[in-house]
Amino acid sequence: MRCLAVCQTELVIRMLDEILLPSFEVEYLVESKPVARRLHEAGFNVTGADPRRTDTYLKADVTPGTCVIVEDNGRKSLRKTVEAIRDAGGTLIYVLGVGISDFRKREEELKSQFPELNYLALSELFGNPLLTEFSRSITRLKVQQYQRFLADADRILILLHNEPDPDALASGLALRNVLRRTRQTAIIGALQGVSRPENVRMVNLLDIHVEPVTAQQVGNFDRVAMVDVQPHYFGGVIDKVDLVIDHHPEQSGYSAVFKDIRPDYGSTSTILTEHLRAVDANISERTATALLYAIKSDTLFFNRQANRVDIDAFSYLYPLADAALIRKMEGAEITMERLEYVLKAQQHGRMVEQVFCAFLGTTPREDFIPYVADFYLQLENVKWTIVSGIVNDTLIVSVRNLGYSRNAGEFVRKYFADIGSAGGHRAMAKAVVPLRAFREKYGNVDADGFTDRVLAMALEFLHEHQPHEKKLVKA
Ligand SMILES: [Mn+2]
Repeated sequence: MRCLAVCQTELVIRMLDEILLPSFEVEYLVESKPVARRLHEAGFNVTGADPRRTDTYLKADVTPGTCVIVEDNGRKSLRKTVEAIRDAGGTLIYVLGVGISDFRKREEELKSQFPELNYLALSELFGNPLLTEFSRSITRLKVQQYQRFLADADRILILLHNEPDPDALASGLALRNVLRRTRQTAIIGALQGVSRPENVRMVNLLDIHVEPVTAQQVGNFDRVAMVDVQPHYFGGVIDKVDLVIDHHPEQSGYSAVFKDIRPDYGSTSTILTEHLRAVDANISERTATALLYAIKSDTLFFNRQANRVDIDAFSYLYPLADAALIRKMEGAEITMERLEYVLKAQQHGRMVEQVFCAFLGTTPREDFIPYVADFYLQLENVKWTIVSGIVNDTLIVSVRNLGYSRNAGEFVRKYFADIGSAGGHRAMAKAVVPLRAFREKYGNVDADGFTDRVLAMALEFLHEHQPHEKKLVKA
């Protein structure tokens, strides 16, 4: 393909030459005769001519198929140049902004006159790779610091939160990899072990051993690291650690020698993938599979927050991982006993105004409740699901919605924060309330009465809230 570059700056010409050759046949057009002569002597295919004149482009034999690149230094004459190219029959016009501080505004101005023009800013083209490279160096420094600090410890505990999920498990494996340790010298542990079917299957398929530890035993290790969780989670039992790597909002009230907390990341596994890449670690297929599955389940799976860094880590890990194994882990979601609760919800649940509400009664495990809430959200016509059940004399309420309506976290806080713990995001939330506290506030209701009661709360919330939020937007 033929390419004509209209430039003023020698550096831009040399750069374009390096990038475009040999895939393009490139000619340069320069206004300054001395610059043209010098570049010509240096071996460039360059002509000195007035870029504002149509005959310049007629002589250069510009056709609708010629790719014309015009360097933009912010000069007024640019419009004349573009007009001349157009008059000569050029249609593929790319303007390359060099040193334009507000290039979006410049682009808009030019496009109002030349709608078919393409605008590229040099800072934008180079910015991202450069910033990625810089932030990788900063990460490398951080990783090398904690590697050195932990190097001489005999036994390190990598502590996960209770009921470790794929993100916690994968982060544990990855940190062991960063620290170049084995399962004897870096022990992945949790105070409460793995029981949900998808987590159990991950642990089995990837052969991850999670050591049960007590809060007292934590002190027996030379060093303690935490991934996907911060010390405050353990309610004051552990308030001093050596390393914290997490993507939840930063909490206070504990001390850590090193921490890397990035709340804008979709998963802790994304942070650890960056740590591994920063120190050029060898990532085994097992670790890559665990990390990939974790990123998927912590972000994309639930359509929860995922940003460029997560997608970046995902595409880096993808060729290193075992896709068949990931499919197998995902299949663990559906089990016979979960289907029983889906059926129960179908028989006893109620749906009003696209809100599906069901009470599952007493369940042996908590995970049935969010599973059923997620399940019914997939149904056509369902926009909200509120599923509750009782586990060990505690009422658990799981709320899901499609994300574009009222805030689920606000809903649980409004009705349950005063009698238990309640919180969550826009699209998913949870309340945990001691049964006694619930009865004291709402009375002793039977199963059907309970469903009706919660449904009424939801409808009240959805109705009352709409005009209120609109008012806020206006103010
Ligand atoms: Mn996580």
